[in-house]
Amino acid sequence: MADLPDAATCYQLLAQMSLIRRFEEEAGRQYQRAKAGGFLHLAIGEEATIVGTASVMRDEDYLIGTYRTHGHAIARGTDPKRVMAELFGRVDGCSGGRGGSMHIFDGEHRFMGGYGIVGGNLPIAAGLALASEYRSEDTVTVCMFGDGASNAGNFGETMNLAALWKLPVFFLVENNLYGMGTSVERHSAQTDLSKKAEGYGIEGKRVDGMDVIAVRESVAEGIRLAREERRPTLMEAFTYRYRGHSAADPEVYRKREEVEEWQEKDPIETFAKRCLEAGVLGEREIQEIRDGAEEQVKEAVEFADASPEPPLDSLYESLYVLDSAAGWYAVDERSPEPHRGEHEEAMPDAARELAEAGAAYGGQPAGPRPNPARSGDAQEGDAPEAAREAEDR
Ligand SMILES: Cc1ncc(C[n+]2csc(CCOP(=O)(O)OP(=O)(O)O)c2C)c(N)n1
Ligand SMILES: [Mg+2]
Repeated sequence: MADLPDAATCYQLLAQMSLIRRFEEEAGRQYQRAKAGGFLHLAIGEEATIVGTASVMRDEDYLIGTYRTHGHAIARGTDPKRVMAELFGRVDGCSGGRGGSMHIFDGEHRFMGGYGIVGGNLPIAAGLALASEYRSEDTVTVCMFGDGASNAGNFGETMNLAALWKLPVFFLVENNLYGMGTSVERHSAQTDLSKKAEGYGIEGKRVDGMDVIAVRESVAEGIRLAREERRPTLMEAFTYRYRGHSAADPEVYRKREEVEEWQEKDPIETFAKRCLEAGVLGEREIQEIRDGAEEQVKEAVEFADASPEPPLDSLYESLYVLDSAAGWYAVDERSPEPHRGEHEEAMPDAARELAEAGAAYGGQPAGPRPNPARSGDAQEGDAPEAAREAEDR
């Protein structure tokens, strides 16, 4: 077992993990009260992987994650108040209240999001690392993604370019054993995920993601290789989410005992105990950390509650659409003639139908929004559960 760092660092690691835990518990509560909208994916149980990683990054390094990233932003330095305000859809949210839980973003702290498309952050990570290379900066990009994302096609594409161009990027699989309700054994032919990029020349290793110190040491080495040797590597951290995939998960794919078994290795409890036994932190300090987390989360909720909703007439700001367009498709305004993919005549029927439904919706002052994806052929005969699951993107 790796040695504990100095007392101040231990205090900081425990404080951050505790804050993220309390923040997410409260986010779950606020979601139940319908204060937070959209989807909500909690990473409760995964705090050691998140905090251990962020703790060895430099301020100028980039972190990019998935849709389960409230904690990642907080660990990078984003004010929890602004993360909570984002969940509430308020103007003071870190994405102006427009992104919600899945699209937390904070360029100032170099937390580059927040993506709902599984694996969608991987090529962007390569792009960030390529930008560092172009500018001759020695910043490193840390790319965190789930076990399920390692099956996405762009996983291979990204690994290829990262290795080929020797990009300063570090890949970290947060293996929480499931992609939604599908276990690693059922979704990945290669269950040792650390080996999945070997064919591209990217070495991998496996780490206990419930041990904040083990994560720290391993990530520090991966970052060093990326920064100093331009060698991208892949780390698989074993971790676990105590809560469902999202707030609406009946959890029929796992047993209560399995969750309890992992809770016994709780990253916060075990680290606090270790610090206490080693005499690095005292009972008083641990209590102070708990109270501090409680207070910060209370303030975050008050702040979010007091922040206004974005004004209605700002609805079309920051969107890649014609401001007068009633359609759902993006239009390139650089020149007046139609661009590839914009010419409705050349579109297949289904796409045209979608665009027409969008136009019809745009012209309607009120009433429910027509959704051809749900009322059309695609869902015909599907069970309501399957339809609900399809919504959970
Ligand atoms: C490209 C794409 N396919 C499918 C989905 C639906 N989906 C949302 S989360 C998820 C599971 C991903 O699991 P994993 O990568 O292990 O991350 P975790 O949720 O466990 O953190 C799926 C399939 C999606 N959002 N994007
Ligand atoms: Mg997973």
